[in-house]
Amino acid sequence: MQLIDGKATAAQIKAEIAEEVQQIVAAGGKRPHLAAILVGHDGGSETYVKNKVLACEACGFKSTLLRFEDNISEEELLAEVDKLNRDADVDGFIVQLPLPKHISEQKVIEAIDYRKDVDGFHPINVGRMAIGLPCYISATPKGILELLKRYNIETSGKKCVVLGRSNIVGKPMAQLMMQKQYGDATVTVCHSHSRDLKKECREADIIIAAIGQPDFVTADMVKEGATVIDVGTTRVPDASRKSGFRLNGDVKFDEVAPKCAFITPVPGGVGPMTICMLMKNTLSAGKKEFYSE
Ligand code: L34
Repeated sequence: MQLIDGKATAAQIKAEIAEEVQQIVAAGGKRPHLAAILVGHDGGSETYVKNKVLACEACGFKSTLLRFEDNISEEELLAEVDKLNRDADVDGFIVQLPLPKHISEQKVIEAIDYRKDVDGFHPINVGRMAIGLPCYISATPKGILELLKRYNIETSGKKCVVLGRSNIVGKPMAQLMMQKQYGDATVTVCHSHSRDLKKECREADIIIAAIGQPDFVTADMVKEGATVIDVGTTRVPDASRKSGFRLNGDVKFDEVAPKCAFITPVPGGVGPMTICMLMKNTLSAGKKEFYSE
């Protein structure tokens, strides 16, 4: 069994990005600038956004964090999005999800200028991704592809089961694993209403678990020699920790790991790669790589 070290891989990629930024700036180019909107005080979101700001520093980017209380109205938030759309210094920005219930996430996503949508959540980027055109690809699936590539894990022609069908992970992941230029795999998407989900998993060469249910994937669902990618990061109460919680993946790691050829840990697997791919997308935004106007 080989552990896939997302943290180390992300550190290496951030160093590569920092190197390129240094060259861009030395040649008189613009330092990439990422802005992030954070609404409210969700513990997970606070941590992820803080890590995104730190990653910007590591990459040599400029970053701006805009914080709002969770009583901000939808209209006010849309006005903030519009300001960032029109701010010529901001190359790309994100609105950290989830948002409070009174705000439509879809409306906010669609208000973001797709040319600055470094999350790759806007329908134009999702659509371009689906037909293999240049665009911002959502960070978690992009990070998983990068891990598979850097660990030389064969995907072409393999059976891949994606657990979960969310817009930000499951759906784009399945699309990318299917496409010839990325995974080139045979893809099955399973979800809460799938019949025989266990059987589907047992036949998979690669399982990508993104359902947000701690310890969902158990040893009896995994084929000997499979690769298991764990996207889950659920905060589970844990009195033995100083913080009062621990991060739990979607995979029952201790019993699944011995059967795997490769497996990602939680934490230190997919999470750091998500942040790192946001940095890659921001670098692309700074370079106007996908959209020139
Ligand atoms: N707009 N909303 C927007 N963009 C995103 O890309 C996200 N996501 C998801 C939630 N909402 C979003 C993230 O940033 C999930 N996500 C994310 C990012 C980073 C990590 C986990 C989820 C991460 O760094 N996880 C660390 C542990 C961090 C901790 O200590 O809690 C890990 O090692 O898994």
